[in-house]
Amino acid sequence: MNATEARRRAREIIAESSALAVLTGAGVSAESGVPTFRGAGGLWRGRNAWELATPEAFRRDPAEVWEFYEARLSGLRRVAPNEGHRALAALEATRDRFWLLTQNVDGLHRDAGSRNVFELHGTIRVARCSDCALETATEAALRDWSPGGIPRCEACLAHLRPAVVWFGESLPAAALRAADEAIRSCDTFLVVGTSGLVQPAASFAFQARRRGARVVEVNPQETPITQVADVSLRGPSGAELPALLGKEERTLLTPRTADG
Ligand code: BJW
Ligand code: ZN
Repeated sequence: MNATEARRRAREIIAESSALAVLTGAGVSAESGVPTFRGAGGLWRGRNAWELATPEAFRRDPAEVWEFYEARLSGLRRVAPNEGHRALAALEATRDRFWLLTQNVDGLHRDAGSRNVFELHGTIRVARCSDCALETATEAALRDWSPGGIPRCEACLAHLRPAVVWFGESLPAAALRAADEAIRSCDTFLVVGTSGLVQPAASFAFQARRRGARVVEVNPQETPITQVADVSLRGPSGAELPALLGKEERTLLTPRTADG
């Protein structure tokens, strides 16, 4: 299937869908300037980002892990949702049954106006006490922070940690329930910008496919999910998702005004 055929087929599948589940990963935020994990920008001070996303790293050196998260949070202050995030929000507005399952912790889907969003790996915008589990806005927790410091819980003075899901930790129960419902109920499963290497999210498309859903992938690179995809769109999501929605074609087909 060439790129034009793939786009046409993907548009047909999305247009026919009445229960659409979407899974996103770091790639959907790449065009906003947020580094992906396994791409070139995924290094932080020469370390792989995912090596810092573990409970062991936090036990060993909580101050270093907080420096990593503070740097990412600072980066997020300077970015905004891109056309890909916005296309998904627009798509949701045309459907009654829509789930957006995201592995991203950056909050950009909500900023773009998506509503039925489930954050499988938590959120960087919240910090949680590692002892009493009290939650605080990360911005507030880091107000008097400086490099080398570890923010502490107001209630019990134990270390705060980012409210994200690290390797070996369970995903939030509510997000897992939503994913389960989406996989069981959807007729189409759209996967955007994920390497498909991190479980359990990596298996969602396979499960949906086994239950009869169509699978559409948007990713410039081939991934393990490609093998179950009915169609793979090999481009950046900031261009492919608006095209999937027909924006491009509508622009082409809209009659020009008298002076245009
Ligand atoms: C573009 C683009 C553009 C570029 N447009 N696309 C079964 C088998 C083996 C292991 C396990 C298993 N079940 C569980 C595990 C263990 C583990 C796991 O999966 N390990 C594997 C690595 C082997 N999973 C867990 O531990 C999970 N917990 C769990 O399952 O609990 C129960 C359990 C525990 C232990 C054993 C068994 C059961 C928790 C996983 C938590 C992941 N956490 C992180 C950090 C979050 C916090 C933070 O952000 O700091 O989540 S790691 C990191 O990877 C982050 C991401 O959400 C996640 C996925 O990455 P993603 O989004 O796919 O990004 P990249 O960078 O990998 O890919 C980007 C893609 O975009 C690429 O494909 C590009 O081509 C593409 N792209 N530009 C579109 N413009
Ligand atoms: Zn506490």
